[in-house]
Amino acid sequence: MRITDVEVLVTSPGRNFVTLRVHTDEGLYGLGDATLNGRELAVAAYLRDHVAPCLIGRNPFQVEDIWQFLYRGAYWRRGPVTMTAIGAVDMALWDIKGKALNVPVYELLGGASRTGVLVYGHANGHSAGEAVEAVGRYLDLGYKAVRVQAGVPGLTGTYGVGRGELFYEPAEAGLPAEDVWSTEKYLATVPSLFARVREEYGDEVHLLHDAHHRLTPIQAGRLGRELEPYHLFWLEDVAPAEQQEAFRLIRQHTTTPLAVGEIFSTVHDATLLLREYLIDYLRMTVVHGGGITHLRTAAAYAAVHQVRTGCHGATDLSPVTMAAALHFDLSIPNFGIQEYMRHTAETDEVFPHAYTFSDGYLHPGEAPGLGVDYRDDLAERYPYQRAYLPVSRLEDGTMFNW
Ligand code: EZ4
Ligand code: CO
Repeated sequence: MRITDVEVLVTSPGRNFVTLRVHTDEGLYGLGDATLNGRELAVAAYLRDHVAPCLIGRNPFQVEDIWQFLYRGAYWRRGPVTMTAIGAVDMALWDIKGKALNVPVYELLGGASRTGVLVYGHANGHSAGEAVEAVGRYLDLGYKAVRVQAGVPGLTGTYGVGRGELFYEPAEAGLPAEDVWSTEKYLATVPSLFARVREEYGDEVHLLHDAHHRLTPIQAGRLGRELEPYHLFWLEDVAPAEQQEAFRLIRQHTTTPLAVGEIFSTVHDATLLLREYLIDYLRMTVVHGGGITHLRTAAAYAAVHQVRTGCHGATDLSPVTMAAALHFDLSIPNFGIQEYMRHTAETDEVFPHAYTFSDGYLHPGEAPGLGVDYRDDLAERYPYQRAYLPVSRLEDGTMFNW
């Protein structure tokens, strides 16, 4: 089998997505997600102008060799744009192989290690009371794990707090919005939020929280310690993790489990964190972490340090990534949890998919390959719309310390 054509597809059914479609001389095609929130067209150009020409004529079954070729051959290794582009190619090749062999991708990865993939949803509220109520709605839907974020009194926009129910999109059309942030005000609200949630719903539900890289190491240590009575499943991105050494200090101060890595591009971003047992969950994703091929390497390195996975799964990761993540999650030994932010109805229609949600778990389904398709007729209705994540400034106008 040979690769005959490579298409880069851009659509915006509620938000922007970049999708790679790799065609073969046997009529099979594979899909890969190439969406990098707020920098979508950089990856589209990388793929179209620099990667696609190198793929034509290659054997799509050589998944590992093509990965090495794109990673080493570029000379310029790592980085989010490069690793997202490689991730898209890798997903598409696993999809082709699954379809050609008529098996779901998880069978190619060693088979199912579990019956389903534990997921967490996002309960958001402008106030703590609203957030507490939102947790109840997720429990009614069968969720076993819920991330809880609430607005901070005195701050207009709080990143990570959604505007709708079940669906939350942090990027906004136009140029980047600038929000005001106060770490002091934020820190004063989080412990009481979790006290209320535990009081209302008891000890069984898994609770998670995301600090979006905004704390200094010592502030992170304080937050982790103050949350200890509420037994979080994890506390995510407490501090900017490009300073891996900072987690030594955080770890000395708290037993709250820590999750990091949704913005990591390769396992090299996490080697110190893993080697020194500084985190409990690795958040790297299929799309931004170089595809299934590289995520297997990262997950294996995590496994030997007793760290589990917790793949990023926000709305900017398309249904193609969600499917790839589910095949991966189902197969590996050290899976922990999968983030699941539901897409809009328009997105789900553009990307019909075999994965299903039931009683707090997702399953990738039994369709050959990844089990996702792409509806060109619908996608063409939604042209690209410039959109960015918001930028936060402290109350004095500066952007120190994240
Ligand atoms: O900020 O997906 O855990 N989830 C998150 C997300 C990310 C966005 C970035 O593109 O932190 O909301
Ligand atoms: Co996050």
